[in-house]
Amino acid sequence: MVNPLDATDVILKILAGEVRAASRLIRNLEDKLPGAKASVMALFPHTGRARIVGLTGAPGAGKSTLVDRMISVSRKQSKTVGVLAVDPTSPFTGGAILGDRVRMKSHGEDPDVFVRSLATRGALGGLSAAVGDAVHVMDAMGKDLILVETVGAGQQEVDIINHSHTVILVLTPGMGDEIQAIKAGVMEIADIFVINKADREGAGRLENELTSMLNMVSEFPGHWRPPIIKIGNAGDEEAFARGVENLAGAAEQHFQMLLNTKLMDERMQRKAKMELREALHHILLDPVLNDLAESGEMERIAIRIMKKETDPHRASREITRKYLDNIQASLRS
Ligand SMILES: Nc1nc2c(ncn2[C@@H]2O[C@H](COP(=O)(O)OP(=O)(O)OP(=O)(O)O)[C@@H](O)[C@H]2O)c(=O)[nH]1
Ligand SMILES: [Mg+2]
Repeated sequence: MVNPLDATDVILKILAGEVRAASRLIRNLEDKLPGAKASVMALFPHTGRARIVGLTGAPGAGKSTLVDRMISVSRKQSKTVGVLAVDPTSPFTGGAILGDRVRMKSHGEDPDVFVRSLATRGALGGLSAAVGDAVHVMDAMGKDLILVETVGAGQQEVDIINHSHTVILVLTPGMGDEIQAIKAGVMEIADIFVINKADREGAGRLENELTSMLNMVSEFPGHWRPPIIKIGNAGDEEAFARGVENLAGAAEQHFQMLLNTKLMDERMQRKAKMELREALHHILLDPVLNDLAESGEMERIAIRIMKKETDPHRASREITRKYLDNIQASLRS
């Protein structure tokens, strides 16, 4: 059981922006340790100030390189930054592997830049919930800007990225899968398109394809037509810096648009609903599914269903009756 005095101490440290306390809480949340959620509950009233920007796109699209430069832009404006690098495909525990790949080394020494990685732990989901909580922790630390980087375009990634105010989809010419990624549902959630490595062949074609897709949309919420920002080779310092400035400017404009329309409320309500669903999952379903898996009961029931000795609905009812106690226990963590 967590000592309540310790818990208060942790909260105060995080509110004071202490990196070690925040790191430990984020790790505990990932590991689903008892007491971690209670700390988020205590921090929650101190959140809501940070601006949250999500970046998604195919592996190797250059997201981390962009994030690194976006950090530089913000630091020049004396803004503090939090970065969450999320890898939904990686089962590895610990951030070491991801950390190596995170190309934000130039800010390693800056105490006002806080970078963390999250990966899938265990068989069950909940990654998006861990992202939501980690964002709250960074927000409570007082970070002005929080950048969330995630790979891919599945439902889980959409959930992860929906923790943001502004969503940036990073595409590159000639990868062949851009349009597929868009079809998978990211098109709808992208507020800004980036054509990265735009000096490559095919950048023009990709831009045309995006433009004609956008041309088919009859009405954009808040009259926000997602801009297409072309960013040249990261090796060409000057051009790259200019591209990233444009991107940062577009993100700023998007945020202002949200504030000036009812879209901010809509978006924050959508986020709140998602977090509520995730929290309910954590309290109601996770304890049951964990226990069923660990006890081997899941397999036994599956075999019984297979043999027609029971059916999924009957089994679920029996399980629910039996597990109401476990759910009660999860309320205490
Ligand atoms: N030619 C070129 N290479 C780039 C550019 N930006 C990034 N790269 C390279 O592309 C590779 C991937 O860059 P990252 O920034 O790690 O890409 P990412 O999207 O974060 O990758 P994952 O996190 O693994 O999905 C690295 O080798 C970079 O050096 C660019 O503008 N032009
Ligand atoms: Mg990356």
